Amino acid sequence: MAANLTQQYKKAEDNYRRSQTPEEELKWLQVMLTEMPKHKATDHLQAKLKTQISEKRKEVESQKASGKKGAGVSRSFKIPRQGAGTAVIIGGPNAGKSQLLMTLTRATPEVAPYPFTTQQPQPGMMQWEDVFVQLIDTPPITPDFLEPYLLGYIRSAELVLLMVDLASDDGIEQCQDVINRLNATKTRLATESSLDEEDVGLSFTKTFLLANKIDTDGAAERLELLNELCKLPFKQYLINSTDITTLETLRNTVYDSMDVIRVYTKAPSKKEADMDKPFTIKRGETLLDLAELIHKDYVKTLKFGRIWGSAVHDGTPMKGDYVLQDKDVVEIHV
Ligand SMILES: Nc1nc2c(ncn2[C@@H]2O[C@H](COP(=O)(O)OP(=O)(O)OP(=O)(O)O)[C@@H](O)[C@H]2O)c(=O)[nH]1
Ligand SMILES: [Mg+2]
Repeated sequence: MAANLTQQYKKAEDNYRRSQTPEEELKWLQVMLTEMPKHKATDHLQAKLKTQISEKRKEVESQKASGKKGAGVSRSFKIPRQGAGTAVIIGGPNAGKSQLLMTLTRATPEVAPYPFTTQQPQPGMMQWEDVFVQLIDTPPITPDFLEPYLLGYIRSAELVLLMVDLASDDGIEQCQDVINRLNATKTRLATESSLDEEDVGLSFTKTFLLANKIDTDGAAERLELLNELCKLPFKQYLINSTDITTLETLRNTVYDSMDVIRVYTKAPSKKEADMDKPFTIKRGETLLDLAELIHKDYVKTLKFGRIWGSAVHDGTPMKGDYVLQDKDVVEIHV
């Protein structure tokens, strides 16, 4: 029997996946339970969710308790989501994570030829045509060192960029260490993002493998060795993070992975649309979803939208269920 999960449930699940703190996770798990249709086919899922909620509650409470006692500084850097989506850059020490952020964005992280330079995450905005994707540079992950907040970033990101240092003989092992370290948690790397249907805590985030420093001596041999030894399933890019010309294909696929389209809005009273600032919405979303994004009351008051775009004749009035296309111009009527 199918569980027939509702749109609201799926939205809550989506928000759960995007949560960056245990408190947020707890909140969305509770919403998921409320929104879950209660019938035989969901008994199992309900029970799992309840266990998950009680575990998460304990985690939140124990964090609060240790915070009150001042036992250890629990570091958490909440980075608000911005732009069309988020890609988080991870890897072993000295792999070139900060260099990549520096070359692709206007951010100015510290870049240095020794490990453990980066101690705090730093975001930057990567431009793609007229939109931006948020990139987050992070401290290195090693067998003994994994900032817990990184798991939240990885879960909530659309994409992980896993960097390998091809300039060092330790690069391959350091990359495998990152994967092993994450495999010991419920936050895993995969070729596509998904949530495990059986275990609600288990999440997989789409990952690209960035074989970095391809310009250095011995890089080609190390790359061959990496592919022989690790057989990683991720899509692979050979890059030199100091040279932007090697990053253009990556820039395009990072944007594609956000799985969004752009729409431009036009006020009914104006002749021209606002072409400077597109809205980005998930591919497959409708006119009604856009209306809600612009103003939450519009969900109830939307009458129709006039569309100028590739799928319809210019200015055609469409109902809320119209699936928006990339570069549509939309005039909302409420
Ligand atoms: N030749 C070459 N050098 C690179 C490349 N990418 C990064 N580097 C250099 O490698 C060194 C380490 O780069 P970072 O970006 O600081 O490395 P990181 O991964 O942020 O290091 P941590 O913050 O310590 O984890 C710096 O000297 C960079 O300039 C590359 O593709 N080619
Ligand atoms: Mg760094």
